[in-house]
Amino acid sequence: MSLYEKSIGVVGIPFDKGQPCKGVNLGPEVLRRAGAVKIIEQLGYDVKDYGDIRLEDIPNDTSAYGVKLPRTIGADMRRLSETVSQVVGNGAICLNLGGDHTLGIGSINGHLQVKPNAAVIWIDAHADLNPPLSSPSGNIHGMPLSFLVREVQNYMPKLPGFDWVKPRLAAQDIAFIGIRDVDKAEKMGIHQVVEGALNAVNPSFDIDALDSSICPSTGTPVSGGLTLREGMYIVEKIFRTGNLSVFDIAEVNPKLGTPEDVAITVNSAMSLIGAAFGKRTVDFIRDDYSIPKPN
Ligand SMILES: [Mn+2]
Repeated sequence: MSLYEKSIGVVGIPFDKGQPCKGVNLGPEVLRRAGAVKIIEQLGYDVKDYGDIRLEDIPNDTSAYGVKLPRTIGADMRRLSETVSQVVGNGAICLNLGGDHTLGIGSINGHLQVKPNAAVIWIDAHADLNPPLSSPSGNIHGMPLSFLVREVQNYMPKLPGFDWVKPRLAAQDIAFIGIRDVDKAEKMGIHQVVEGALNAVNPSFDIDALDSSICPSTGTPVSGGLTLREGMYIVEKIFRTGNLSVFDIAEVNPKLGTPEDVAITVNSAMSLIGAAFGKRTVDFIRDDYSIPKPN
């Protein structure tokens, strides 16, 4: 079955509690307004928009192990996990519009619950693998993978609100792309990483994997990142495996920077969403540019 015959469930996660910058909760709204749903409908998919997940506000939610609002965040991610399980369980591809990258906890847990062999491709300037006790900031958007990766569990405290998360992901089933100061993954090259993932694939794309010049409106921009072309190439390669199962786009913050910065960042995010679902913007790569010989 062609991927285009699949249906897509769109889920908004207006979530900002994993980091200190206000405005990232507006990510789903700004991406929808820019046409995130329309762009995939125009590709011919049957799209169902599940709306935004309902977020909790648990009173007296005191910090634990340096993590702020653990019970609230745990409840929010649990709801996202259940929604992603429902979408994938119905046979659809799930498109998650964040929100800060904490959403990886709910997205990947829910995905792996239905497809235990799914591989994760973490596309990010940061590894987001800090266990709570080794995080200097206590911002949980730098920790999502620590909840999910089996090999890290000896370092994980029992955080209130997170007893439902199961570390279902083996370290060998995750690939990192775009991380600036860990160069092993970059040395692997994107070909190998993407083609190695044979089952369901879950690209979790933090917009800050891109160079800060093309995603200025994000909480922790880093220079020296992927070009837009490289970012699109990665998600196109994943699309062409035919195994795209869940796609996360995170950390677009329309409250940061000038209106032009926001427009540049949203444009980058939209380009990635389109490419991830098969919008053929790079067909020219396969065109023959050799110069015809004169007769
Ligand atoms: Mn991230």
